[in-house]
Amino acid sequence: MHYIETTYSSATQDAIDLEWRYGAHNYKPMPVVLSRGEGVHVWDVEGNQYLDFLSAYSAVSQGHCHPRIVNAMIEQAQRLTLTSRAFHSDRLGECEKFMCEYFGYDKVLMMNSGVEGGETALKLTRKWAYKVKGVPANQAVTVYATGNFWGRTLAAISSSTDESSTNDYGPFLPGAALVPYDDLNALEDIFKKNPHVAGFMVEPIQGEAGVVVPQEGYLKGVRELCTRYNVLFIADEVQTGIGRTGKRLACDWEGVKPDILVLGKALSGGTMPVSAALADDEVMMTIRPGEHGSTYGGNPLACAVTIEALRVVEDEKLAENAEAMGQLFRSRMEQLQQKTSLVELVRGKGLLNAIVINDTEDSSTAYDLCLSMMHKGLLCKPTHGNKIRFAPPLVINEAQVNQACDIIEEAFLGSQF
Ligand code: IF1
Repeated sequence: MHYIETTYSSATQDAIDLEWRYGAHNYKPMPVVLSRGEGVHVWDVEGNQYLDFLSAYSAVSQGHCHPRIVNAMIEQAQRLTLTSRAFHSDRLGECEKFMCEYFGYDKVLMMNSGVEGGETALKLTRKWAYKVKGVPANQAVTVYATGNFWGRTLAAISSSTDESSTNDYGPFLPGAALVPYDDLNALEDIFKKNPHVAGFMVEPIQGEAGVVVPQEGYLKGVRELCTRYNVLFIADEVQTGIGRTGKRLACDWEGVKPDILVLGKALSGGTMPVSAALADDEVMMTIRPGEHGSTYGGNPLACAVTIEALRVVEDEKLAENAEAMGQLFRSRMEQLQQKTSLVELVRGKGLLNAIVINDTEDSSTAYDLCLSMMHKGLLCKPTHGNKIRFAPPLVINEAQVNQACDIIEEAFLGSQF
C-alpha cells in the first residue's frame, strides 16, 4: 500500500492552491488531487493508488472509465453530440424505448443533473394536480421527508431541513410540506388534512442524511397511502437506483412501483450528467410542447452513454454483486464494531453503507479517520460530522472489499482519537 506524505509535494499543493485561488469556495474536498481512474481504483498526481469508496457519490457505479461506456461515448462523440430538441436525433427514441422497457414505464423525460430530474418530477406533479386531480390553481402541495436531499436549486432547498443548504437563500418556493422520514402515521395525517397534496417525494434510503434505511414495509406503506389518497409517489432513486442497493431499484426490495421515478448519477456511469424522470401516460402526458425542457436534455451523446451504462449493469450483474459484496462489507464492519467503541452503528443496503461514529456531529473524529484511511489508500468522506459513507463502484470484488476492510480496521484500531 502506498502512503502519501503529510507535507504535500508541489504537484498536489499547486493544484489545491489553484482551485482555492480561482474557484468558489463552495466545497471543502479531501486533500488529494486525482488524475486517473480505472474500475474501483483512482490515482493521484503523485502516482498513489486508492480504492475509491465514494464513487463520486454513487455516480461511478460501473467503475471508473468503463471501457464499454467510454467506447460508446467516443463513437457517438465522433458522429453527433447535440441537436437540441428543436430537431429529432437518431439516438433519442432508441434510448427512451430502452429506458421505458428497462424500468417498466410508459414514458421518460431526459434531463441532465439529478436535481433537474427532481425538478421535472415536481413540475409533472403540479401539472397532474391541476389537470387530473383537480387541485385549485396554485394550491398544490408536495410533501417531503425531513432529512431529504435532492440537490441545490431553489426548489430543492425549499424542501430542505439542512441549514447549511438553506441559510441566506430565502425566500423559498411555497407548496412544500415536511413529514418525518420513516413515519407512515405522519404521512397519512398530512394526506388526510390537506386535499391539495399532489405528491410525496422520498428517497428509498436517505443518502445525504447518512444512509438512513427505513423500516421494512415503509415503501409499501407509502405506496398504499399514496394510492388511497390519490397522491403521486415520487421515488428519488438518483443515488439508490441502478443496482446500488443490491436490486435494480431500491423500490424493488419491497416490490413497489412509484408513480414517478427519478434517476441520475450512475445512469451515465460517471461520464457526463444524465438524469431522467419516468412515469406512465396519465402523468407524463400532462406536459405539452414548450412546457418543459433543456438544451442538453436527451442529447445523442447522453443517449448512447446511457444505453451502454445500463447494459453494463445487467451484463456484469452489478446489482447482484452489490448485494453480495455489501453483505461481506457489513459483516466485516460488524466484526470491527466488536473491537472498538468508535463504531456506533453500521447500516446500509447493497453497496450503500455508512458507519456512524461514536462522537458528536461537531467533532473532527470522522474527518480524521477519513484522512487516516486516505493515507492508507482508501478514499471516502464524512457526512454530517460523525458519519462516514462507504459506496465503492459496484464492480468491486471480494479481495478488494477485504483489502478495504483491512484498511478501515487499521485506521479505526490505530487511531488515537
Ligand atoms: C453535492 C450528499 C450524495 C441525491 C439525491 C438528487 C441529487 C442527489 C438522492 C442531486 C445528489 C449529491 C450531490 C453532492 C453531494 C451528494 C450527496 F452528500 F449530499 F448526500 F450523493 F450522497 N437526489 N447528491 O443524493 O443530484 O443535481 O447533484 O446531480 O456535492 O451536492 P445532482
